[in-house]
Amino acid sequence: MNRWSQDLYGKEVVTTTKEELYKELSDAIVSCKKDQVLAAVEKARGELEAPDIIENGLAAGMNEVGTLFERGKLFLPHVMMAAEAMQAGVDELKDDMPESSEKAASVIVNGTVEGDVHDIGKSIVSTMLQTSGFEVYDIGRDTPVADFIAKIKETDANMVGISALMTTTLQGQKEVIEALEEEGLRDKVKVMVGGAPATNSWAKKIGADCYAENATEAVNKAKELLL
Ligand code: HCB
Repeated sequence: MNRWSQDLYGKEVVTTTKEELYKELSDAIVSCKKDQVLAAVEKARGELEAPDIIENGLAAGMNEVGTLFERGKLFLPHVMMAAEAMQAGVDELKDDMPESSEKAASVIVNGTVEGDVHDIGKSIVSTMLQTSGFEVYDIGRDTPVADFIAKIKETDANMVGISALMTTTLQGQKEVIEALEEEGLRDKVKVMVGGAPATNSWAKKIGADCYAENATEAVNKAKELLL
């Protein structure tokens, strides 16, 4: 509900609560319309921090799209349009990300496992780790295990972030950990796993160092493990 208040000069202005802004952002994603998403982002950016807009507004909308897709209320072309609109919203906010003044010495390789094309969440995580001062190498989506290992060796990385969005590709996270062990790199490289089907207990089961539910948590866990 919009509220009316008066500004310094007694002029009436409309104010919107945080929850209303989150809902407008989420509804814009569900509409699958890029223009609507960009308008909602423009309205929210004066009131909310960029990570808040992404996590609590846009990502919440994407989750709703997933639920509607599951229930047969939206179809794949809608999901693709919503994903494009989400990407446009995130791109718009890139320059607003709070930059950390301290440069972390740690290097993080971040990618989505082979067979999985979902990369929106992984890319948000990369951006937020980068703006938090980490040196990040985003190796994209549908990434073979060998490419994870090659990039970790090439960059002398201290951590790897492994994203998987489908139950059918979750196993790929375990395969990267096994390859790290085979290469004798496991003691040197911390492992973070993420993505909707991953959980804390899955992370423990496969021997990862942590699970991150969202990008804010990914930054906090990386700081805990590396700094
Ligand atoms: Co896609 N898809 N999809 N999809 N998709 C899911 C994932 C389902 C759950 C939808 C459903 O059925 N309910 C489902 C998977 C079911 C399962 O588990 N088996 C599914 C399916 C089945 C498919 C296809 C097979 C559909 C088809 O072709 N019939 C196909 C996959 C093809 C393939 O990969 N080989 C497919 C395709 C697509 C697109 C292309 C249309 C599009 C992806 C576009 C893109 O990423 N460039 C898409 C999308 C958008 C989704 C949903 C709706 C949203 C995903 C998303 O972007 N969420 C998703 C439903 C859902 O997840 N609820 C659905 C928003 C982001 C911000 O959240 O969870 O990705 P996130 O990331 C978070 C968090 O997990 C964490 O932080 C991020 C930021 O907060 N995190 C990390 C993520 N990675 C991390 C890494 C770290 O190191 C640390 C934290």
